[in-house]
Formats: sequence, structure tokens, C-alpha cells
Amino acid sequence: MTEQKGSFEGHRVYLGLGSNTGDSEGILQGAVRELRAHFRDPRVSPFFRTRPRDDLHQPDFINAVFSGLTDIHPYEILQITQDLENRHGRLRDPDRPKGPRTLDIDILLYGNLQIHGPDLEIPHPRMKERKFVLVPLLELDPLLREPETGIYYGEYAAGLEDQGIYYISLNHYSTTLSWEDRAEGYGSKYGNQRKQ
Ligand code: PH2
Ligand code: MG
Ligand code: MG
Repeated sequence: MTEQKGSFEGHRVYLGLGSNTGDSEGILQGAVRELRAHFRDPRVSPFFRTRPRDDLHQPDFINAVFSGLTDIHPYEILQITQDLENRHGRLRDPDRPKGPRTLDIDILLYGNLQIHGPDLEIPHPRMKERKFVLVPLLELDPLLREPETGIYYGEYAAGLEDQGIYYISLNHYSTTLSWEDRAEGYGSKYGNQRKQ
């Protein structure tokens, strides 16, 4: 069999990153740096400050989406991401499964693959209700569609209420403002109202 070098691109994987404990922005930057080593053509969305969902009494999150090409098996990706979470000192309060965390990495999409296992579901079952996932995802890939239905993720996002997603400028390294001040100062097409 002749080898066709470079003809197989691999699967494009999307990972949702979140943190709301410690130096969240630095933690996500560190996670991205490590993830890049496992994927070809790595891409990362802008970072967003987002209002907490599900468990409402916790600090705002920083969220972003990472994407890259790979042939690594989905369960092996799960190993890599869980290892990364653990090495970043992820603390889980068993009473608060959706509570504060130093680093959360969720597998959102693996090409058009669909997996419905007890410890892994792809596409991520709640991603289309969550603007903290959809907004950064759509920054990376505005025409992305849901594998099962072909529905644009942009359509899901457009149908959702305001969930408090605040853009953080990519150009913020040149300022000495806190990320909260930057988010407020730069404004956003997703709305720029500060939480009360
Ligand atoms: N993660 C959760 C629960 N709630 N809210 C925001 N804004 N961002 C998150 O990443 C998040 C959340 C559970 O993983
Ligand atoms: Mg999560
Ligand atoms: Mg998770």
C-alpha cells in the first residue's frame, strides 16, 4: 500500500477551557501551552469573562475554546485533559459538582464523531445551552454545525438569552489594568453590562 503523506488531516477537536479560582487567565494560558504539544494546527479563541451558570454563587469564570487536529483516540484525549486538570491542582468539592475550579477542560467536539459512553459524551451534551462555550467556539469557527443535525451552532447561540459573556481584549498584555477593568473598558459585541 502506498503511503499518502499529508493527505490525512486528522480530526478537528474542540476543547472548552474554564477557570474561576486562582490566576485563571494564567492557568488557561498554561493549559493552552501544554495542549499545543498534542495537536496539529492548534488554535485558541479569545478569552472571555463569563457569569457563572448552574451553581450561581461562585466567582465569574474565564472561558476559552482550544482547537487542534489529531488522530489521538477520544479516550486518550480524555486522559490527557484530566491529567492536565489534576496537575493544575483541580480541587473538586463533592457537594458542588458545578462549583469553583482551578481548571476545567471539557471535550466539546471530535470531528463529526458521536460518543455516548458513561464517562464520555461527544458532542458535549450541554454545550449548545451555554454561551460561555458557544461564543468562544464561534469565534474560532463561525460556520460550525452540530454533527447529528447539521444545525449551525450560531443558530443555537442566537436563540439563547443574555448569559453575561464579556470579551477580554487579546491586546491586554500591554496594560496594567486588571482583567475586570479591561473587560469593562474594551466593550464587546456580546454586551458590556457589568454584573450588579
Ligand atoms: N462550568 C461549570 C458550571 N458553570 N459557568 C461558567 N460561566 N463557565 C464555566 O466554565 C462553568 C460554569 C461546570 O463545569
Ligand atoms: Mg465543565
Ligand atoms: Mg469538566
